[in-house]
Formats: sequence, structure tokens, C-alpha cells
Amino acid sequence: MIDEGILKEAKETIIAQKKDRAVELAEKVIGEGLDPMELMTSGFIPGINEVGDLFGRGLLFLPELVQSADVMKTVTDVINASLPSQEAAAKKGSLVIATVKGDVHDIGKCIVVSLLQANGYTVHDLGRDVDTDRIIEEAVKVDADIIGTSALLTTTMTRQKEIEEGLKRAGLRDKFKTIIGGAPVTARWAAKIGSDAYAEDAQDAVVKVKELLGN
Ligand code: B12
Repeated sequence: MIDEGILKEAKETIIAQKKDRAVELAEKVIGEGLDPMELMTSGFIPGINEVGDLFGRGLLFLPELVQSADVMKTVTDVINASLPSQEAAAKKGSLVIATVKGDVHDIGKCIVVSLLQANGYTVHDLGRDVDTDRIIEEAVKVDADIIGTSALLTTTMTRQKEIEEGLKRAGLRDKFKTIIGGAPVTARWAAKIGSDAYAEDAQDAVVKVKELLGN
């Protein structure tokens, strides 16, 4: 268990944009053999969520949002790099993952990608702002088992529906399982558009992928 004071300070580093201290805390937790995902889930993520909340209420502006996101991105990279890589064991299944077209939010997607890789899945990360057709083409090309998409904007969630429709049109719907995520996305949305699964965070994504692949 990580000390409550450290978790609180981690949250604060995101809100107050203290990049050096945020990296120090991440390295300290990793160095002490504690769980960096706990620091992420109970420290840094609540911090960026609060930033989003303040931004949504007009109490904080875009330049600050961008700076907080930069700190968040940096610590995400530090923590992701510390997760064990299980490339050799990567026979459990493969995924193509992307943030949908029109959407540049990728912090959450990158966490999901790292945790899936750490759990032995092969992940083809196509990045962010990725066109629907390209996501489908890449899934065919690498013969993926699952297509995963992230959407953080209510205006880009519709791209997840577009994937379902694109797959159906191409006669490929039965070839792939689909999983969706992102802050505004819900299990209800998944059911509505016909996606096979919804995951609320990275840990849940691993659970749902396991279920989808039966392993
Ligand atoms: C950081 C951030 C940014 C950064 C993104 C940097 C980056 N590289 O990602 C920047 C500054 C670029 C940005 C820009 C914008 N943003 Co912004 N942003 C955020 C913020 C504060 C945090 C997002 C985040 O990283 N959360 C932390 C991660 C860990 O959580 P997560 O993304 O939800 O991911 C987890 C789960 O959802 C899930 N998951 C995620 N993806 C996937 C995928 C799969 C397959 C699965 C299974 C699971 C899964 O697992 C993840 C890990 O636990 C949110 C607020 C919020 N609370 O979401 C606003 C927010 C999403 N942004 C918002 C807005 C409005 C914008 C802008 C339009 C602002 C502007 N005026 O320009 C632009 C849009 C740019 C674009 N076209 O995409 C609004 C959206 C409102 C809406 N209704 O759509 C929000 C909600 C803020 C607000 N309250 O108003 N933003």
C-alpha cells in the first residue's frame, strides 16, 4: 500500500503542474517496489480528473489543462516503462487499439495498452486521431482478435458506432471482437452500438479482454 500522503501529493502535482516532483514520486514508488498502478489510479488519475472538472466548470483554462496533461503524459510514460513486458508470452491474443478520428486524448489509451502488454497480449497501438477505415484495415492486416477504441469527447463517441457499421458493411463483424472505452463511454453505449465489451479503466480492460478471448 502506498502512503496516503504520497497519493495526495501525486494528485496535487497534476493539478499544480509540478512535473519534476511528479516524476520523482513515480520513480520513488517504482524504486521502492510498490505498485505504480496504485499511484496512477489513486494519485495521478484523480488529479487529472479534477483538472478536467475545473476546466469543465470554467475555473481553469486551456493553457493550464495542456500543462497538466503534459505532466500526466510524462508520468504515464515513466510508469508504463516500469511495467513488465511479456512479449515472449504474447500468445494470448492480439488487439488493434486506437483513439478515434477527431480525438487527440491518448493518456488513458496508453495506460490500457501498457497494462494489456504487461498481461501478455500483443497490442498494435495505432495512436490517436485515427480514421475508422484505417483501424479496420490494420485489424485485417495484422489479423487481430480484438479491435479496441478510445473516445474522450461526446462528439467523437459516434466513431465507435461507425466502426461497428464499417465492420458489418465489410462482412467482417464476426471476424473481430470489439471493446470500447473513454470517459464519456458507458456499458449502455456499448450495448446500443453493438460493441462486445466496455471497460471502465485499464484493469477492467484486462478482465474484459480475458473474457472475450476465454483465457
Ligand atoms: C488531458 C485532457 C486533455 C489533453 C489531452 C492530452 C492527451 N495526450 O491525451 C488536451 C489538453 C490535449 C485536451 C484537449 C481537449 N479537450 Co480534453 N480533457 C483532458 C482531461 C482533463 C483528462 C483526460 C485524461 O487523460 N484522463 C485520464 C485517463 C487515465 O482517463 P481516461 O482517458 O478516461 O482513460 C481511462 C478509461 O476511460 C479507460 N479507457 C480509455 N480509453 C480506453 C480504450 C479502451 C479500448 C478501453 C477498453 C478502455 C479505455 O481506461 C483508461 C485508464 O484507466 C479530460 C477530463 C476527463 N475527466 O476526462 C478533458 C476532456 C475530455 N476534454 C474536453 C475538451 C472539451 C477538450 C477540447 C475540445 C478543449 C478545447 N477547447 O480545445 C480539446 C479537444 C481536442 C481533441 N480534438 O481531441 C472535455 C470533453 C467534453 C465533452 N463533453 O466531450 C473534457 C471532459 C473536460 C471537461 N470537463 O470539459 N484535453
